[in-house]
Amino acid sequence: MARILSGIKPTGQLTLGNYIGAIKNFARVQHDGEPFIFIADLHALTLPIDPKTLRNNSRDIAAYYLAAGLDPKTTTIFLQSSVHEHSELAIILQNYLYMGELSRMTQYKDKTQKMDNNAIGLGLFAYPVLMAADIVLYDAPRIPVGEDQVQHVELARDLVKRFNNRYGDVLVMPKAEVTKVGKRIMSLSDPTKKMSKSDPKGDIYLSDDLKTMRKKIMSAVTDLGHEVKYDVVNKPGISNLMTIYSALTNKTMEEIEQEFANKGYGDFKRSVADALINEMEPFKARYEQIINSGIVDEVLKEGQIRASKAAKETLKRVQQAVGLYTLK
Ligand code: ATP
Ligand code: LTN
Repeated sequence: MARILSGIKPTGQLTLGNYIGAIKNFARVQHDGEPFIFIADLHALTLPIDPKTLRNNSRDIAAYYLAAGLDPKTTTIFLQSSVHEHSELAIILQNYLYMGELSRMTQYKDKTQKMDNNAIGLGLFAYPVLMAADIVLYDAPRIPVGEDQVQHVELARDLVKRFNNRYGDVLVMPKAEVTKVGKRIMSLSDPTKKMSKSDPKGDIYLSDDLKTMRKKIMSAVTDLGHEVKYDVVNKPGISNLMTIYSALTNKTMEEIEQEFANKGYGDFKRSVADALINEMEPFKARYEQIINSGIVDEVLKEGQIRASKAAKETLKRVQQAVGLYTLK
């Protein structure tokens, strides 16, 4: 069974974009591979974050993973910082990624756009190095992510190629697996922008109550006209709502167009809201139960043990390959 690896950074409240683009997908693929799903807490430090918020967000993500149906018996769920091999491997791998390619990363350019050059942390710049370490540490060929993370996985692929050319067949080549429907959920207030947890406008948060979720869908920006038709260029708002509806109901775009052929935007939005509530009501109830129990810490502890075991082997292999003198 091929290994699967992915993570989410605990930088803020999770959005519907994280749910559809990442979490729901993790739950879907977990049974056809051996998944390692983690909380990228070290990555959350790459921009200023309040310690208490970071701690709470980290527990929260673990609880959401479980609420979405990740089975801790088969899926190793863990905190990145609890497996020290991530940091150790990143120190080695940073020598095989170059400043030029790191500075061309879209996420880096976006996040630093409004920052003073003197205040950009080295960790933000080196973000893809740590991410490459996360990836290769588990010998996982399959990396399920939303569209925005594909560029980072591609860079990890470049690194693996470079590394293996030099040292032989040491690292497993990873490949991004992008969620089929919902790889890029857009903001409800500006459907030309990605829904992102660090940009609160137009987001649906998993922590929103059901009434708020419904209200946000009903007041989502739509487009001229009144036809429910999938057309990203001319109808970005409706197309985004269709993507959300499709991801929640498994209906195709054609089926959705037919369903609402003689109806207006209002009816359509009501159906999207119903589908969302239908899924979120039991999901949020499970989350509440989990977050208020001791399960999260138990799962993370067990995850740490299993992940460490896998990570240790890879780190050793890399240390030996590059010529670090390793003791028995
Ligand atoms: P931040 O705003 O802090 O950069 P984010 O909301 O973009 O965070 P990440 O932690 O970077 O979230 O992403 C976690 C996972 O969710 C990744 O696999 C990412 O591709 C996916 N993801 C994030 N936003 C969306 C979105 N709008 N649509 C689909 N997938 C998404
Ligand atoms: N950068 C990712 C989180 C992340 C990740 C990873 C995803 C860190 N390391 C390794 C897949 C594989 C993000 O979602 N922003």
